[in-house]
Parts: sequence; structure tokens; C-alpha cells
Amino acid sequence: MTKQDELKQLVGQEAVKFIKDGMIVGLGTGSTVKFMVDALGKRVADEQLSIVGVPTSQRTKEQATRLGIPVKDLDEVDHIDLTIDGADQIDKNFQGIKGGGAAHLWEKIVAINSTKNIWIVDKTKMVDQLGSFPLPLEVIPYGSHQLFQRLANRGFNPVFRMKDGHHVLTDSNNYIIDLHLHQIQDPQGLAFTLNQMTGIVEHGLFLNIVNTVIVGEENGPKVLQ
Ligand code: ABF
Repeated sequence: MTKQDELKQLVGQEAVKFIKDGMIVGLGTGSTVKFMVDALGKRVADEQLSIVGVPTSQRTKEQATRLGIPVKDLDEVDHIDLTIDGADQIDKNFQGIKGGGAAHLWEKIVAINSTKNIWIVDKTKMVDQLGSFPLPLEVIPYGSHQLFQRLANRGFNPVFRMKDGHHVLTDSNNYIIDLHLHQIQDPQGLAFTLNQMTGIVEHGLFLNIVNTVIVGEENGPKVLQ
């Protein structure tokens, strides 16, 4: 296991301590969350913890189901007590970029319907300014090439996310365009601009959403609130 994976596992295990019996828990997506779901599955099995998981992707749903964690879709529950998810970058104001795992649409929908949100990250994700991680956009395939051109004309350096020569498809069968911005000085302003652009389903700026960040560091997990 790499050092980074050890830090991911550390924060995944720490986050599970925040889950209480009877909770409805949003389950994020990504390699850090994968460690958290493994640890949660162990608690469900060892302690007969009674929780319901609301997954943010098909792959998280499959992992949770395999581990015996009861899962429901968001529309089958009336609220979510706590969502634990990963992130690609987090700045000092707890603003974040998510979507490296092509799951940010469902993640944001689950997050905004959660009473509390916790992000779990290794220390490499903590930055002074967002933007060196490309900003993911989930876009409707119809007209996406015209949208791509409009984004390019605005200097947003768009790149379609491809794999083996094909568009990466999200769980909603949409495309991903990544914006290589290098730095984002005004996340709120950029979010407003992107929200006006027809064809963009959702961007990966998560602003004023998270309450607690658990950061994996050499001397242990650090809980920031
Ligand atoms: C998910 O976690 C994505 O939004 C984000 O891209 C990812 C981080 O992945 P990892 O934990 O594998 O670094 O929520």
C-alpha cells in the first residue's frame, strides 16, 4: 500500500466514527471513500450497526451492497443525516473541487440534501487556491461540441474526458469536460458564469457545502471544522 493510500485509509476509518446507529448516510465516490465504505461494512457486520447508505455512484452502490450495507436511492429516503465523500481540492475556506471520479452531479445532489457533510482527503488535496486540478463539468452530449467551443472562446481551456478513444460517460450517461484553469481566483463568480451556460448539467465547484474536513497526515488524521 502506498503512503498516500495509507493516509486515505486512515481518514476513511476516522470518518466512520462519526456514523451513529440509525443514521441515513450518504456514501461518496472515489478511492478514499472506498476505504471508508470498507470500514463501514466492517462496523455493520461486527456491531450490527443499523444504518442505510445512499450511494453517489453505481460503483459505490455495488461496493456497499457487496459488504452487506443496506442501500437506498436518494428518492427513497426523506433526508440524509450525514454524507461522507472525497474531494479533489479543498482551499482554506473549505471551498472544493470535486468530480475527478466523474460522479460530482450525484455527489452534489446528495450533499445538498444532507444535514452534515464531511470530506475525507489525504493532505495533498489541501491547497491555498483552487484550480490546479482541472474543473470537471458534466455536460449533455447533445450540442456538447458547440458548448466546448464556447468554453474555449472564453479561455477556459476545455478538454473532453476520454478513455480508450471514447467519451467517459457518467452514471447519467452524460459527458465530462475538464477546464484547465490553473487557478480560480473567484470561485463564486466562476460558478455563476458556468450556471448560466446551457448544456452544462453541473460543475465541480462545491461552495459552502462541507462542514468538516478530515485530513490524513503522517502524525494521524486531523479533523478541521
Ligand atoms: C469523489 O472523490 C470525487 O468527486 C473526487 O474526484 C474524488 C476524489 O477521489 P480520490 O479520493 O480517489 O482522490 O468525491
